[in-house]
Amino acid sequence: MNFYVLTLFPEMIQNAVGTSITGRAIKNGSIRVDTVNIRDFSTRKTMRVDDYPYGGGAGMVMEPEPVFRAVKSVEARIGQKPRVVYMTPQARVLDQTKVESLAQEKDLVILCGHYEGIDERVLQETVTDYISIGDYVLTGGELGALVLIDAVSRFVPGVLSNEESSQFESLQDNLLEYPQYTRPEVWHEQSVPPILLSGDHLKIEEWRHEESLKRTKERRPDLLKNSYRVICVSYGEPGAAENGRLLTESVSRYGEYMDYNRRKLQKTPLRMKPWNLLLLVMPGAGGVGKAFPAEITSASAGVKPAVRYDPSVSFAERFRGLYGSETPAVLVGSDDEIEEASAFLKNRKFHVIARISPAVFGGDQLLRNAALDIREKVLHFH
Ligand code: 4GX
Repeated sequence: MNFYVLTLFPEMIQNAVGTSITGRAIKNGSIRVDTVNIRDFSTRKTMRVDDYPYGGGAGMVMEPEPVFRAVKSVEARIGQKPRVVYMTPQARVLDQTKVESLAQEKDLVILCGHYEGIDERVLQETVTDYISIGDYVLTGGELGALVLIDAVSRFVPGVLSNEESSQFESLQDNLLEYPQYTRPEVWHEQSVPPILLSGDHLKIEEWRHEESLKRTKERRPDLLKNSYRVICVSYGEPGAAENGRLLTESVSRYGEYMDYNRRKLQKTPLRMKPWNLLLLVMPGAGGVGKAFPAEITSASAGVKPAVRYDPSVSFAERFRGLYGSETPAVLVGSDDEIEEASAFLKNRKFHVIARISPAVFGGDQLLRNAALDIREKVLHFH
């Protein structure tokens, strides 16, 4: 991925990105960070790029023309119109979903303002995204640009090693990370929680989810309103369940799985909450791309063995116990299946926020984009 930082202080950017993980990523070619000095595009012999604000008031404003030319110089270089981000406190605060969405770009221009900001007209003409890194005032956009580059780079292939991988990062679920422990087992009379020594990975995962929820309630209750529990409901051949798992895992670390091939589940009322997300995976979702035989499905799921699919059970019969309460739902399956499910779920107080074609199971990139799309839609819905 290529970052182009438009700034009056290019050395501030280059010094910082040359260090640590971004430095390694530049060296191995995963990312490039080019700086463009806005001063090089000054229209005056003094090389100044600022002027007094119309209407009076304190400080100076950056002129539109040098900024415009700096943006155009990048467009000319890459031969297309990239997204242009302006760092400003007058914007929504950056979050992990936005970071991940920006990481999908090939080129990203980041515009850093100084003084009292930049002439509004050039912003209107060139900026596609306004981003703040927090509700405080910096002396310029550079530290914001560095924060953005650092966070976005973590999602660029080749930047993190497998060990450092960001696939399961807590903020993906709008939850804080659970507490971590390393040796020694007892330190200052405090033991490591025994469950972490048990070797029972399902139990450990459950414990970590609980700790994450507890910690978020205590320290960042504001995050919980954007947090939801993904419940993956699937039926059909084992490939459908397996694909459901793949999609669920890319949406949330802590998904719950329900196999509606089971008669018992069909009979049990399931009342979903507004903070649940129903991911309904139907038979048409299997058999494309990665579909695994039954033995692998049950083993990797770490739960009871798969139950045979009975296609003679009607949709309404299968889901007679399923109720929402303004619950968002994502449907995966063939067009016909999605059509039928959609009508049914609307009557059961679900809101269909996305319809996913089985083609997304054709590759990692497609799957990640679908997951990102779902997470953005859920945030919007809430
Ligand atoms: N998150 N700054 C932008 C120039 C400015 C002044 C007034 C608009 C209006 C910041 C932040 C930030 C300082 C960058 C002021 N722009 N950037 N600069 N918070 O504080 O991103």
